Amino acid sequence: GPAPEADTEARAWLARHNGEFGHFINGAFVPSTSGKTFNSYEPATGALLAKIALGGREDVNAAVVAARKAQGAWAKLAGHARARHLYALARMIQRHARLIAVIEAIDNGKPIRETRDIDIPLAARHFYHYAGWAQLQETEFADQVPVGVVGQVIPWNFPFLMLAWKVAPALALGNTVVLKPAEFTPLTALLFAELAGAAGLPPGVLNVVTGEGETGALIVEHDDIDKIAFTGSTEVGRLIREKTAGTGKSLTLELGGKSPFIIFDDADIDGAVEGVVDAIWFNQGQVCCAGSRLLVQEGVAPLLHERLKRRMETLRVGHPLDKAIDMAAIVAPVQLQRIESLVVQGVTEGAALHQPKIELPKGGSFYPPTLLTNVQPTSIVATEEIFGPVAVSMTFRTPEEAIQLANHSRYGLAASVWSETIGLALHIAEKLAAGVVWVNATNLFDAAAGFGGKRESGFGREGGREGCYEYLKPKAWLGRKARTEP
Ligand code: TXE
Repeated sequence: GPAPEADTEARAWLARHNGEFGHFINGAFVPSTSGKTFNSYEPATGALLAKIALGGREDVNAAVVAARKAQGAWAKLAGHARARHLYALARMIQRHARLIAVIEAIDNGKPIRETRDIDIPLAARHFYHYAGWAQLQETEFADQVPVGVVGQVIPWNFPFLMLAWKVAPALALGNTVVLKPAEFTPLTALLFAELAGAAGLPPGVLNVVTGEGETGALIVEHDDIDKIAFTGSTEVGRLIREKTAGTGKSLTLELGGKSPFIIFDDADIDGAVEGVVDAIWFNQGQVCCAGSRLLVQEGVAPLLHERLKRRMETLRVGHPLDKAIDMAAIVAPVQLQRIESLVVQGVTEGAALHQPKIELPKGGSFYPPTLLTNVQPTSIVATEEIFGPVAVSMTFRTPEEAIQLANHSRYGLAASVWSETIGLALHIAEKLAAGVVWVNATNLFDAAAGFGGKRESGFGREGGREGCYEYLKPKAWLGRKARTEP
C-alpha cells in the first residue's frame, strides 16, 4: 500500500497554501483578477487535491509586463552571474528533491520511484548543465542575443522535467519566462516558483500563470511575447503554428510520436524484453518518445511475445507513493477513456489483446500493461499515438521491410533498434526518420544531448548546445572604425 509517512511534508506544503494556489507573477503569488479557479485532482484516488487560479487575459498580461520589465537587467547580467542563479536553482531542487518528487507523484499519478530517480534528478541536471552554458555565453555566442520574453506551455506527462527543459536554457541565455503548466499537473511548477523566489531569482524573471488551454492560447496570442515554446499534442501544436504564422514570434514545438522499437532475430531477447518494459510501461506509456510500435522480425516473434507476456504478469500496478510498484495511475479519466476506446478500436480491427491477470487499485484512473499483437500497419492503434501503456506489435521479414514499416508514420521523434550485429543496427539507425535513435537501449536522456523531432513530431531541440540556439537570435555587428587621422 501507499507509504503514509512519505506524504506528510507534501500535505504540510499543501496545507500551508490552504490547498489554494494563485499565479506566480513578479515574484509573488496572486489570485486571478477574475477570481476564477479550477480543480486539480489526484489521479490515483480521484480526490480533490487543490484549487488553482484560472488565468485570464489580465493575468497573462500582468505576467508578460513583469517578464518584459525584468528582461533588460537579466540579459545585462554577466553570464557567470546568471550561472550563479541557475546553480542556486539546481541546488534548491536537490535540497527539496523529496518534496518535489512526492508532489509530482501525487499530482500526476506516476510512481514515486520514477519521480525520485528520474524526473527530479534530471531536472536538476538541466539547471546545472545550462548554468555551464550561461558562463560561456560571451565567448561561445558572441554574435547572438537573447530572444527576449518567452511563453512556455508544457504538458502533464513530465511536469517538472518539462519545466526544467524549458526554463533552464531560457533563463541561462538571458530570456525571461511566462510559463503555463498543464491543467492536470500545476503543482510542481508552483512549488518551483516558490523555491526560485526563496533562492533569490529576481522578480519577473520567471512567472507562472496557471490555467487551461484557453490560458495557453492567451499566451500564444500575446503581442509582447517574442517566442513560444510548446510541448503537447500535435493538434494543439498545429493550432499554435497557425496562430504564430504571420507574427514575429519564434516557435519551437515538441509534439507527439509513435516511435518504432525494432527487434531483429539476433537481438539479446532478455535485454529487448526489458527494453519494451521501459519503452512502453515507464510512466504508464505517457511518454512522447515511447517505443509504442514493436516491429519484430518473424523468426523471433513467437519467442519474444511469449517472454513479454510472462514479464507482463510480474508488473505491479499500484499507488504512486508505493515504492514497490512498476506502474501507477493514468493522469486523468479523460485520458483513461481515450486509451480504452483506442484499444477497443484496435481489437475491432483485428488485433489480439493481451493483458495480464493482475489486480488494479480501485477508485482512481488505472489501466493494465497491454500488448496488442497481430496488428495491421494501417490499423488505428498502429498509426495513432495512444499515450498509454499499450504496445502494438507487428512483424517484418527483411531489414528493408523494417525500415519501411518504421518510417511509415506521420511522426518522427525517436526509435530503438535491437540487434547484436552492430553493422546492421547502425545501418538501420541511419535510415530511420527520427530525432533520436537508441541502439540496444531506449528512453535514454541527457541534459547535454539535444532532444526533438522531425515531421509532425515538431521542430527545435531541447538539451545541449542545440538547445541554446532556441533561446538566442543571431545579431550581426557591422561598423567602421572612427577616423582619427586628418
Ligand atoms: O494535450 P494538450 P492533452 C498528446 C497525447 C495525449 C493528447 C491529448 O497523445 O493523449 O496529446 O493530451 C495547453 N493554446 N500529448 O489534451 O491539449 C494545455 O493547457 C495553447 C503528447 O492534455 O496539447 C497544456 O498545458 N495551449 C504530449 C498543453 O497545451 C493550449 C504531451 C498540452 O495539452 C491550447 C501531452 C491552446 N489552444 C499530450 N490547448 C507530448 N508530446 O509529450 C491546450 N493547451
